Amino acid sequence: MITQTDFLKAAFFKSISNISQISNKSLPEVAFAGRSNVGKSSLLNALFQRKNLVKTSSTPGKTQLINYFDVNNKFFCVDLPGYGYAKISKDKKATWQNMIESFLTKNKQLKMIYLLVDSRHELMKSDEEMIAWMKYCNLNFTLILSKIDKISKNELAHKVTLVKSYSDKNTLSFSFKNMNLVNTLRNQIITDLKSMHM
Ligand SMILES: Nc1nc2c(ncn2[C@@H]2O[C@H](COP(=O)(O)OP(=O)(O)OP(=O)(O)O)[C@@H](O)[C@H]2O)c(=O)[nH]1
Ligand SMILES: [Mg+2]
Repeated sequence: MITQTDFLKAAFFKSISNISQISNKSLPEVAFAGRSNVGKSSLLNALFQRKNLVKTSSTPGKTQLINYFDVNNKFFCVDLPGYGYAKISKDKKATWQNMIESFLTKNKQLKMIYLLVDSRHELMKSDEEMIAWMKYCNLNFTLILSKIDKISKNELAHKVTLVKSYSDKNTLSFSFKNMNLVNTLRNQIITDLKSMHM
């Protein structure tokens, strides 16, 4: 059984740049995807209640490898490099995209993709493409509106409605400043892993 306190015992496991290096431990995995700078790495630090276990930055493009975090030997949280970052070469962008797409489609241990979208903006074209692609590939995903401490309650209500038009599934809201939301997300991950028979 996975509990809230397991998240507090998370540790860095490994970084990979190629699908052939995915974990051979038979633990379930959940992955965090989304545009550069949307707050994926910060969200993981909040889940783990650690300040700097996962490297974050105010400049986009911080996470460049697929980073595995071992959650008390029960499952892995995987931090993915962000997409939609303009300031990298076309070659590198294509390599990242390949790396992310093959990770998400070929990884049998992967139970859920949490796709973060910035609550301050409309969905970007790259977000829409990502959602369409995940649907096309029949992948399990959940949308998370990030950084909601930066918007008003009214704006949030509007964004929740907007995001619902892209996915009929439950949408989550998140801010690393709100412990209730951190707890809710932990519980959601626990429920998602349970419902995938793990
Ligand atoms: N106010 C606020 N700022 C946040 C929140 N989450 C992240 N940030 C800030 O947003 C910036 C980017 O956060 P990261 O967690 O590094 O974003 P990322 O999605 O991992 O970015 P890449 O690794 O480049 O893909 C940092 O300056 C964070 O402090 C949040 O919930 N609220
Ligand atoms: Mg990151």
